[in-house]
Amino acid sequence: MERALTLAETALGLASPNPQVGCVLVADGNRFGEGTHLYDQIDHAEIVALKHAAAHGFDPRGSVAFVTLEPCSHHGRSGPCADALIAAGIARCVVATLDPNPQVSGRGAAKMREAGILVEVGLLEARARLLNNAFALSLTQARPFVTLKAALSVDGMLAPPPSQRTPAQPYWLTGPESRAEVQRLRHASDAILTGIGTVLADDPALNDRTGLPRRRPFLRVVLDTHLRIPLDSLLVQSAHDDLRIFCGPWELPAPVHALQQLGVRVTAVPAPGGRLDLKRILAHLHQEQVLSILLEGGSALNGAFLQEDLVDQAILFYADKELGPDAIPFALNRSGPSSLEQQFLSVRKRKFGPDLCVTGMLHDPWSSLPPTQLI
Ligand code: AOF
Ligand code: ZN
Repeated sequence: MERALTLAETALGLASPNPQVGCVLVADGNRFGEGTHLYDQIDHAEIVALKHAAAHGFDPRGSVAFVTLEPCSHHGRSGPCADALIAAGIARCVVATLDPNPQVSGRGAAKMREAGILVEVGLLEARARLLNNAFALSLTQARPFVTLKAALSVDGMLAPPPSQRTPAQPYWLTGPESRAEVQRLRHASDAILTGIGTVLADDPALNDRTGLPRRRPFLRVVLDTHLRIPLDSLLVQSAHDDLRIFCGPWELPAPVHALQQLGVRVTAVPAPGGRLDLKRILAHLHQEQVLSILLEGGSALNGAFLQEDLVDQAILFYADKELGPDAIPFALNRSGPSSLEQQFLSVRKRKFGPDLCVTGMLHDPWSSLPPTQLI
């Protein structure tokens, strides 16, 4: 299963909007077939592994299949993997976690059991679930999984007060190791979301600079209630069908045509009380098969997302610097990040260079699944 999980991990950026899945076939203690699901190749991991075995002349009959996600039972873009494993004569199937897809969940396992396969569920389940948090949440909540990322001072502030900032020189709170990790987080996300305040203050590029392959462009999303984004901003100038702006439902001002001509998609959403409807925005992105969003915004956006309980995970990078009480706070209209940390369901602490990184889950995307009876 460790090997199957490693295979699934290699599909980062290449499986969405499907889950990351790995499969290993074992007979007599030897691996003789392996597979990873890559969305563009259509075949699910089990089929890739069976084809791999066949290409090397191995007969899978009587072998054990280790799969990181329950084999499917439905006809989607490909046939049911449970049927394929039954037809191949697999004797035992070890599954890390059930499929959170309500149309599949439990049915793939049941189908194989009815056919006489010994099915065991729950091996390395936590690691397998971590890999597909976004897939699970988007299926059960019909919205993308939102990760709030923030670089903070030790006293929980986002940036120095505007009076102390020089626009020509970007201000870096955290070190290069943390910033490299943020690039990895971007690579692992379908989209990044920020507010117009951050665009006007920093003129950021908001791209995935890891150089690693991804099957879909990294979608850059800006919430810009009054469509103030400058046409000469780095974001607009670098747009190639990967920039999406949400604005209020007003009569769209003139720049909308110029933006559209530059390949920027502008979508108006309701703005009750002058604030964009975040749930509506997430619903739009969900419809476009965006599974995961990295929220890299300022105080206003952090506050708004937290207020509406739309943050599923927070990743807080603390630099060993103090900014003082006049600095820009972590989130408007709420107390500092330490109160957020108290709400975490689980916590992971890591060091990146001199910085401390605290990752916490605020929702469990898998909570709709029944408790697993571990083998
Ligand atoms: C598996 N093995 O490797 C994957 C599974 O549209 P399709 O046919 O690609 O089906 C997508 C669904 O299949 C997805 O929502 C999830 O329930 C399951 N993914 N299942 O047996 C795999 N990727
Ligand atoms: Zn399948």
